[in-house]
Order: sequence, then C-alpha cells, then structure tokens
Amino acid sequence: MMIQSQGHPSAPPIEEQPGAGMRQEDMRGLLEPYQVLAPDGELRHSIEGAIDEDLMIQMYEKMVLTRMFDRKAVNLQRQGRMGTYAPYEGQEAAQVGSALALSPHDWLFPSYRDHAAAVTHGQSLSRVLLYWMGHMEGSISPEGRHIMPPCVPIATHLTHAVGTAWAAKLKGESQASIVYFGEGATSEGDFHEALNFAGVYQTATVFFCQNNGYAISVPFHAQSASRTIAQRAAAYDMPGVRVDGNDVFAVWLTVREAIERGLNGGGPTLIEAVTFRYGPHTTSDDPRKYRDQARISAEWREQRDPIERLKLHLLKRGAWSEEHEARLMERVSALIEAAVDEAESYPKSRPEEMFMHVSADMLWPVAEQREQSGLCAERQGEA
Ligand SMILES: Cc1ncc(C[n+]2csc(CCOP(=O)(O)OP(=O)(O)O)c2C)c(N)n1
Repeated sequence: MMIQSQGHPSAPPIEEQPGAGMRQEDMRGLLEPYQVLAPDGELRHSIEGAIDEDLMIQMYEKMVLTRMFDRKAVNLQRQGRMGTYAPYEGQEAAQVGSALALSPHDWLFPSYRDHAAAVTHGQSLSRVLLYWMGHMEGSISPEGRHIMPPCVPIATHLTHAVGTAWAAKLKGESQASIVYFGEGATSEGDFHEALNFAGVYQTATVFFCQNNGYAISVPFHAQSASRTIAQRAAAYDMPGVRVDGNDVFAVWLTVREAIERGLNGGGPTLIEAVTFRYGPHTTSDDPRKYRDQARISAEWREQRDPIERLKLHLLKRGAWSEEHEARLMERVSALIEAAVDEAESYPKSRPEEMFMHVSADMLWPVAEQREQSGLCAERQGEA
C-alpha cells in the first residue's frame, strides 16, 4: 500500500533544490547546500504548513537531550566506566532532523556514530550505553521499532537497508528504510553496490551521508576527487541532494520528501548532509594531531552550531524562554542519570562474550578465534 505524499507547499521540492536532478545537470556550481534555517536563526524559505512550533520544540528538545547524552558518554569513557565511544557532537541536526522525518515503522540502520538518530527513532539511552559497555542487550531494537545494531564495518549496512525496503515493496507494505554513514563510506564498494541495487529495484531507501569532513584523520579532499557526495547519485540515476546538515529544518524537509517519493514508487535518494564532528573520531584518538581544533571551533561550533541556531529561532518566535531551557535541562539530566544507573546495574560484560551472537549457531572461524584468544573463562581458570 502506498502512502499519499502530503507535500510541503512552502518548501522547494527535492527536484528544485541545489544538488538535485543531476541526471542532465553539470554539478559544478551546485556546491551550496540547501538551507532553510540560517545560523542567525532567520528563515531563508517559508516553512508555513510544513513545520509547526510543536515539531520545532520536539527537534530542539531531542537535540539538547542527545548532545547532553553524548557528553555524558564521553565522560563515562574517560572515567573508565565504558570501553570506548564514538561521539557525534555537532551532528545533532542531521541525525535528529532525519530520524524525526520517519514513520514509526520505518527501518533505521545506524553506524557507530548515529545514536542521536537511533534515540530519536525510539532506542533507549540505556541500550546505547550497554552497547558501548560490551553488552549484547545494546543491540536490541525496542518493541515496535526496526532499529538495527550500530554498524562498525564501514558501509556494509547499506545493502541491508536496500534489502528491507525491497522486501517491504515486494510485500506491498508502505515501509521505507534510512541508512546512516559518513563520507568515508562512499569510497567503499558496498556503497556503490547498494546504490546500484536500490536504483534497479527502485526501493524506498534514503542513503543519508553525514559528510563531517573527516574519515578518522583523512580529510574528504584527500580520499575523493568528487567535490560532493550528492553528485554520485547521478551515476545511479537517482536524486542527490546536498543539504546543510546543521540545519534541522532543511534536513527534515529533505528526508520527508525523499521518503514520500520513495513510498510513492519514486525510488531511492542520496542525501549529503554537510556537517562537522567537533570532537575526536572515537575516544581513542586525538584530533589535534590532524587538524587545528581552535580554527574548527571558531568556524563550526561558534558560527554554525545546529542547536544554537534553532534556539535563536525559537526565541525570536517567542516559542522558548530561559525558564523553558532550565526545565528542559532538569528533565534531560534526570533521563541521562537514570539511563546510566540502569546500564551500570548490569554485571560487567565478559570478554569472551564478543564471540557470541555473531550468528545463531557459532560458525567454525568464530569458534576457532574464541579458542585461540585465550579469553574463555575455562582457559583463564586453567592458567
Ligand atoms: C570495512 C572497514 N574498513 C575500515 C574500517 C576502519 N574504520 C573505522 S571508522 C573509519 C572511517 C570512517 O569514516 P566515515 O565513513 O567518514 O565516517 P565517520 O567516522 O566520519 O562518521 C574507518 C576507515 C572499518 N571499520 N571497516
């Protein structure tokens, strides 16, 4: 069953946005990302009839919650209470805006950095922590949602997202999929295979690339001669849209449009959300070794922050106040503390658990690695 596109009368359709409709277009000159909410909190396009104040506040509250959660997770790792962690601070608008555009039954395939998206779609904060604490419970989708475990191998989950959307299409179900990945993933073969398949079978898949500038220490220009990720859509004859990933309105509108089009038989869309990760790749690296953090901070955190720009907008509209902010911070702190307590109430995970749950029955290469690792409790007991 197809859903009817509700459309967004005041937002330009995807085909008219910069970076879209590249089938005949020359991409040169289409580098400017689609933006609705400028960094000063002013609107560049009317969003009347598309995004109302309730949705704006929901966006703001989710972005604040996920930022505070991300900072807490980094602190837990620094205190030795969690193994490692991949922070996403700076990328909240891309993740929250895109996930809020989904319907509850849509499939979400996150990478290791996409917890704000997973949480927005219904994953619990405690499960995110449990994942990084080495518990398999951290990989379980909440009841009634289709949220896959964070994918660490780069780009392998893109084909999975095509598979679920294709299956839904074959079954006649109105169910889309969204898959999150970084710009580095677009240099992997799996990226191209997934886009090719999605194009051939016209699946309702949204390929959501967060171009955050760096693949670990490698800047985008050093790993690709393409000027944009969005232009790669042209090779698979699908729309490619370059959007300001720090603009939650532009992200929401673009993803909503892509999903509606996909479910109406229009096939997949490649979205490039231009954003930036403020912190390290994971808690195991030091970004000062490969970039100037002070300059980055001045260019991104101080001038283009996704949360600050929405707050400015809400204040200008009279839809937010410092009292609202204080109450929100109290609520958010309580939620995060409760999640930490819950995650830490689990017994410490055992190293040999990493070999379990790879597949329903343990395959021989995994059994062999388990044996060789010397991590089995029996072996340690023997030593
Ligand atoms: C198949 C595979 N190759 C290499 C790695 C090691 N690796 C981990 S993260 C990463 C960089 C990924 O960068 P990007 O796709 O831009 O995502 P980001 O981390 O910036 O979100 C690499 C190469 C991996 N996890 N999987």
